[in-house]
Amino acid sequence: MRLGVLFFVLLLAGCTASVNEPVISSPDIVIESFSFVPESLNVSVGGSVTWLNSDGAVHTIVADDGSFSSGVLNDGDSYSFTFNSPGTVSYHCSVHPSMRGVIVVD
Ligand SMILES: [Cu+2]
Repeated sequence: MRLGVLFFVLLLAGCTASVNEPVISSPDIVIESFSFVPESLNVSVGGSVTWLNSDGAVHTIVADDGSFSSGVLNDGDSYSFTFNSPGTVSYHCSVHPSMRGVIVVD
């Protein structure tokens, strides 16, 4: 009985501790199963987009026009880019060129 209470207190302490950890903003695009989800995303001018690699493989995020490049992202790594001019930006993964996505900035 006493042990059960102790476990309960430890559980509560664990929950409280996790609340105090820095908040990671939720990603706009998740990389999973060798694809960008969603594949197409609209963002306002000046808006930023965060990608999270949630795949068991290494990926990159590279704009077709060379305007941004994430470098190598391991599982759990994220990358953000701010889009300051309107237009449609296609991007791909340089490791897996068949992985493609589009950001529409307007
Ligand atoms: Cu890839």
